[in-house]
Amino acid sequence: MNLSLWPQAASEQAARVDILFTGLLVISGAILLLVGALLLVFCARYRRGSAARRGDLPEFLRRDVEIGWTAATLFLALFLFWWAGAVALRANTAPPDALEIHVAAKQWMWKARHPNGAREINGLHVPLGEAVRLVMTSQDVIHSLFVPAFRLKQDVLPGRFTEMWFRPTQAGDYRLFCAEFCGTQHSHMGGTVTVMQPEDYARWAAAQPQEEDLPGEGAALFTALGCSGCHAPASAVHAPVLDGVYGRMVHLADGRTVRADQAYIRDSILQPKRDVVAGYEPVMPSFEGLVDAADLQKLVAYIQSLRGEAVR
Ligand code: HEC
Ligand SMILES: [Cu+2]
Repeated sequence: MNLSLWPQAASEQAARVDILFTGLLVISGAILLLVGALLLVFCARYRRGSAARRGDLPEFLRRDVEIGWTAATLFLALFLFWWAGAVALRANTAPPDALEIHVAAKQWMWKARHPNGAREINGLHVPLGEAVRLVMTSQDVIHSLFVPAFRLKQDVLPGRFTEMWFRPTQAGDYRLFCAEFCGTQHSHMGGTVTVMQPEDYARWAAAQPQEEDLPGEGAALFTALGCSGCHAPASAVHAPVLDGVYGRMVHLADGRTVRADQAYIRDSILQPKRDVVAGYEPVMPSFEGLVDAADLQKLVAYIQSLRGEAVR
């Protein structure tokens, strides 16, 4: 019988989390043993009627030992904080060359969309050994993507994009769950992560029904929603040209300077009054309620894709 108390570990992050967990277990176990042993020794030594000395402690025991163990505990706690913090931070910052997969959650399914336009539902095919970054949003309520074999869990929120990344280290099928109670069918909201050899992944992705890519659909929306009426270089309205804005530092009217990342572009569309670009009037209307999460993803992808060529 194969009684396994330890979940499968199939990513770099999983290995780091497991070492951290084992480390914490060993340290807590050692402290437990030490305290337990001292308890027994003192029980025996100072039992009623024993001849052990019960007078005042010597001076060094009263001061130096007290300072010593307090400092040691403090440094141990700081070390654990640093260690666990480093593991958690690493799970937050994806390498720049990571494969970007968009995930949209809704009651009660996970929809994924690969860079080449391939789509899948309740499945996630990823290449072995490559960094994969998930950019996630919800189309209704709060969900949470949980892949135990990767030791990763991240909330997925409506109106916001959250991310997580991983590098799979073992081919195979792993379960994925929704870890946030999201309605009556919550317990059925799951699927499978399939880690495959990179060649197999490329073949799989190419074999999926192809659709227009995100930036292409975003470009169509950009015209349909009237964005181009203001943002095209030839427009009569004084609005910033969005060419090359992604990743650039933007000066705002209130003196702040922020980087135009995905979150900034999203906020510019939903809450244009919040970050007004220096030198422009705050005339851009909010598109809150007019664009849903999927449209917003397409618009952001389109603006991201504008690198140096003129806006069409
Ligand atoms: C009525 C004209 C108008 C329309 C329509 C409009 N915008 Fe804007 N937009 C502006 C102006 C003016 C600014 C600069 C002031 C500000 O930041 O609010 C701006 C700023 C922005 C920025 C920040 C640019 C930067 O350089 O940091 C983004 C991104 C953006 N708009 C995207 C869009 C998208 C996407 C749409 C369509 C869904 C859209 N805009 C529709 C006028 C418009
Ligand atoms: Cu859910």
